[in-house]
Amino acid sequence: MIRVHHLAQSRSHRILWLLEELGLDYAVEVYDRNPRTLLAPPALKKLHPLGKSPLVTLEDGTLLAESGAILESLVHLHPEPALAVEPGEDGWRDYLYWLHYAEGSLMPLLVMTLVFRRIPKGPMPFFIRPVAKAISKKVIQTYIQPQLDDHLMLLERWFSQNNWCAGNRFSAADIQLGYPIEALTSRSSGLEKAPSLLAYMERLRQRPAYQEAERKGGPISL
Ligand SMILES: N[C@@H](CCC(=O)N[C@@H](CS)C(=O)NCC(=O)O)C(=O)O
Repeated sequence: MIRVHHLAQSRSHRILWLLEELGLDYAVEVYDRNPRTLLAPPALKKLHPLGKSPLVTLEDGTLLAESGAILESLVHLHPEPALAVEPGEDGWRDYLYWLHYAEGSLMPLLVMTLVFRRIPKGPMPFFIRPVAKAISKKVIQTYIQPQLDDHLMLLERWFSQNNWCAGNRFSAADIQLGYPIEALTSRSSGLEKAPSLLAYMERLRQRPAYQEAERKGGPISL
């Protein structure tokens, strides 16, 4: 049976969601984050040198890492229902774009935001904390937020004209993009300017497979 090494509140929700969409049997091994650092436990490093989640062990013992690569492997190993958009099909380039955009462009900014928000909360001499707070705020304001605003506009523009990432149908690209969209829409201000993006997120959340994945792996709650 396929085994998902699932870190609580993490990108591995994507894998559970995909497996639910594909209607496959699988086992979930849940790993809890360190409550202080929120990092993954050392047990994941025994499986893969980076110690990140998601990781998947296939029936033949092959270990898969990197959420986008895991999604791509699984949709090709299990071509029904068709969750890949294939070369030659309408929307193939859009499929590739959004599949890679999610981890390549959007996630790094969201992780940076998280890190800079956390810096002033870390252990430090009390007189340094206001300085750390000011620097973090400045980095977010001047470097990260303007870029996130551009991303919000890009996404809003796309989803005001398209219901899904590619090919006018639900695909693995929507699963890959859903996670950073959850993070973006749960943390951003100015969302009143992105009604189509919010409607898209709601379409994703309403999918029974999305909900079943949360039931099995716990809430995403970023
Ligand atoms: N690009 C990788 C990122 C993997 C990653 O950073 N996973 C996070 C979970 S969302 C993690 O394991 N964090 C815990 C840690 O860094 O210790 C992917 O998409 O699989």
